[in-house]
Amino acid sequence: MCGIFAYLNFNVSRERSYILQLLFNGLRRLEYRGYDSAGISIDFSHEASTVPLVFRQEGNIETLVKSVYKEVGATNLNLEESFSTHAGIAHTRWATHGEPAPRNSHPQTSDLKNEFLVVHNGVITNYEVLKETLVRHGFTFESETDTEVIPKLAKFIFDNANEEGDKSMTFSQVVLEVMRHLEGAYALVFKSRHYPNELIACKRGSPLLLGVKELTEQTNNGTSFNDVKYLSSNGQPKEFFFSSDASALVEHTKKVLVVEDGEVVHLKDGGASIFKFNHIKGKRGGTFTRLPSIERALSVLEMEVEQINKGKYEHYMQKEIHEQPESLTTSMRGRLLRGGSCKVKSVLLGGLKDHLKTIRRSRRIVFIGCGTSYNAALASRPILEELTGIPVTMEIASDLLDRQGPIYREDTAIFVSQSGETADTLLALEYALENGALCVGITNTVGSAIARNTHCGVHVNAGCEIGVASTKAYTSQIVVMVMLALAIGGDTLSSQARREAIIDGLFELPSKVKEVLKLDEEMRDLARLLIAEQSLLVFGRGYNHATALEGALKVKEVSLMHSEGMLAGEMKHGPLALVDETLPIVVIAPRDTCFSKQQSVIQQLHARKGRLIVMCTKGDAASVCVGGSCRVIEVPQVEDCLQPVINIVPLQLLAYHLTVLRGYNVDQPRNLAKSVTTQ
Ligand code: UD2
Ligand code: GLU
Ligand code: MG
Repeated sequence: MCGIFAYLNFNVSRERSYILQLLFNGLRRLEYRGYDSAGISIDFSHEASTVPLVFRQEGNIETLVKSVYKEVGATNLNLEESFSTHAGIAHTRWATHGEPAPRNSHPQTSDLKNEFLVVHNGVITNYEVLKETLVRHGFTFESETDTEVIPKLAKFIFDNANEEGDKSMTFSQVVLEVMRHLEGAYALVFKSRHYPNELIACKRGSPLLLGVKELTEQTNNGTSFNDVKYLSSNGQPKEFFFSSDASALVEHTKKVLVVEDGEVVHLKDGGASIFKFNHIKGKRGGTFTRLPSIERALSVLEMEVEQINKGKYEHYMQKEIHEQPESLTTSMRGRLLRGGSCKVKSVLLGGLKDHLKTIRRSRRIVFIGCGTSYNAALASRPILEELTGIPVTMEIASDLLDRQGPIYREDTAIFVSQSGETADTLLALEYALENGALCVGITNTVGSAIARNTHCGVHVNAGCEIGVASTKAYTSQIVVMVMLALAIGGDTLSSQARREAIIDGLFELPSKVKEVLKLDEEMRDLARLLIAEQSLLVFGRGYNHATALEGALKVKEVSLMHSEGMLAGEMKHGPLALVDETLPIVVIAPRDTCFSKQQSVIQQLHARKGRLIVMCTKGDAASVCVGGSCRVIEVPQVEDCLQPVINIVPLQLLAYHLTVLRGYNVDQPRNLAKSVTTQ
């Protein structure tokens, strides 16, 4: 949720219209994360000085774009004016403090002259005390945001230093001093009229990337590049980008620096200096300690522009559902070993191999996640228990924190998160680290906070997921966790045959997913039938308890239809009371060890004239519908522990079609954000 994008061109002439378009496009790339308002700041040259202009709007990016051009027209701001160096910033806001409104949108400002401007992702937890202090010093606030204290604090620090005669304070010193006062989580980009053509970014807790593009790099064949050259001010024409999300950078450059917590990145004169924030450093005897800048290496983004385009599909969710055969293949690539020199089939997870012994010795494995990631862990729990013999417990991150539930040194805590930035999961990780557990991450985002802060882990490698409702990341997470179970249980001789059967199943899984995707039309017909329903129940058990929860979650999050996933074993303890001739109920009943129990559930529902839609193994249609009529969804059979990967696909398709038919936004469902970075 929320997004930062900033663009600084150095020594290369760019027209105002170009800069505006580039900033707007950056925001469009961040759109999928969810937001409620947006804003930008660009420069205006006035009597030989540069004055930052601010545009902010509630609502979507196109509203902002329209309002900017309208204002440009009214104020005869020249769109063709070009700048050889220019610093622009942009933001999509997800309101946490104060309603969505232009005054609360970012950039937030220090004063009417925009001496300091800030775009912010995250929450400042001590803003009230800071605000009180600043009000006492004569500042007046115009927004209800926590963010507004930041630019005002910058101005306060700058003004004080100037009054004391220190006119040499650099932009980074101002920001380092601001950081000293801030508590909470943030990624920030600063712009100031006192430091024209410079930008500063810093972060603690929220993600931020710097992208660098050197414009005379034709000679570079992409095999290697010199980081120092890229970051130093060598006078070469360059473009710099800050973004909270790689998807806004990849079309410009793949050379990035993942900004770390406590780092301050200062763009000036065509170079990027990086400082490390240090609590002790700061103002001493009227002058500011000059901190030495640190050296950091750039990394290369492993993302392709195609990944962030819709291709032949109408929506990202649709594209991501249909690309599951490929995303699953990528998740398994290089990790399954069979044939050739390897006589036995086995799994190799590079990130875990040095930790398997410790995990095997742990007293318990605790899965920790939220939403879809929690469901993926739930789907993998039975096989993890079966192959390892270690008790596996499930924790919703926020609930673990609410209870301060016991976590011990002897525990292995596994954190599951697509973005790797989920606020609740991150806080639970901090908590588990404090308690001494071995912390393992399962994330889809290399360089994310969870990937960095866990002791070890596995990258899901499902590729960039843009639809807010997770689809391909869910199935890849399950596959990764099944591989995790195979790796941990890999030393037990008695289960060798079982493990090999699962490995064979994994190899075949992508083609089976291709097969189940052929149900697309059928699911659209079913969606037509259900379009006007108020509610949908989904019953599952065993491996497919998770399928019921996840299927219902998909339906509710995008199609805005009430839907509940339930454990079929609990039916008689309450939900049965809801059953009548009108309420549609999906029962998941594949051929596995729970099959006969599910058959009996179906009979009991028939006895109450329930309106049933049964998902069963191909060829089972006749046998599952004894005792009444029902609609059937037949799916290909795979190894029991992999069946959740197959079974969720028709429900993803159902949720997708229901949403389109009901006329709602599939990729950005009401009130939801892609990665939930606030508590
Ligand atoms: C690594 C490379 C991959 C390829 C492969 C060749 C990366 C990111 N991956 O993949 O590109 O070269 O080796 O064998 O460079 N980790 C965590 N927490 C998490 C996720 C990962 O600590 O939540 C650690 C993990 O323990 C490992 C590293 O990050 O040290 C990379 O994990 P991976 O799953 O990408 O590793 P691997 O061997 O599949
Ligand atoms: N807490 C800030 C606000 O409410 C920033 C929210 C965001 O991350 O977009 O304005
Ligand atoms: Mg989610």
